[in-house]
Amino acid sequence: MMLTETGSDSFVAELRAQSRRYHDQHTFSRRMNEGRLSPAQIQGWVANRFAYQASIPRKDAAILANCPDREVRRRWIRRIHDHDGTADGEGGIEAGGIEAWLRLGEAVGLTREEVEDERHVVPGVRFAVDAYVTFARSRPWVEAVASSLTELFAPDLMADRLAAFERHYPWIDPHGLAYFRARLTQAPRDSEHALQVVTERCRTPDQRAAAVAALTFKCDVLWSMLDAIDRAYPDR
Ligand code: AHQ
Repeated sequence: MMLTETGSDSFVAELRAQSRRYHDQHTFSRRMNEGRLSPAQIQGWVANRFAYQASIPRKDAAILANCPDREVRRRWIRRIHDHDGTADGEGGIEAGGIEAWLRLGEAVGLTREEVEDERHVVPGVRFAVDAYVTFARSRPWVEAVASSLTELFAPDLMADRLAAFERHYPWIDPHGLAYFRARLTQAPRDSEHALQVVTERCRTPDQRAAAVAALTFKCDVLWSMLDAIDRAYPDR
């Protein structure tokens, strides 16, 4: 049964309703934005989130590999360039998100080496990140696209986080925050495309339920990462 346009509005509303499970509600995010985290907790978060950032290009490559639609691939591949960069040493943050995250690591007092070798990544983060990549490799590609729709909720989080870092963590070199500034424009661009793909391709109740389930799964990935980080770096 094909759903009508009104069905599409309720579908988008159901996707957006998943924001109640987004990790900006997690105690670690809340304490971060309230300025209550220690340097060790910030460093632990940056070092562990690198495992997630470094996995995004492989997750997106898995979607490309499963996607038969050239138009979708032509836009989706930009995500890999955003994260990996497109050439060594290419201007500053245009080098890509992963390079910018390494600079964030240096800005919070970590060495590039200890971030890149992932020595600080805790098992719960490793398993959540691996689950996300495996989901993209093994589920229908539209479901993997739907799982990226957490980025519908990211711009507000990024803006709040930027303001919080500038206000509460003056010991962090502000140049290291360029990653979050880049996401302020990349995330809405990416989520707009992902939402277009998901609403165009998910027309039946079962397809729409699977898309909502994919987004719920991804919210759990992000939430469990913060559970593991919060436990590994408790308030002292
Ligand atoms: O820095 C983030 C990023 O590059 C991505 C890619 C996207 C995806 O494909 O799932 N999701 C995502 C996210 C990033 N940052 C998170 C944060 O809180 O800093 C938010 C996260 C997301 O909302 O999925």
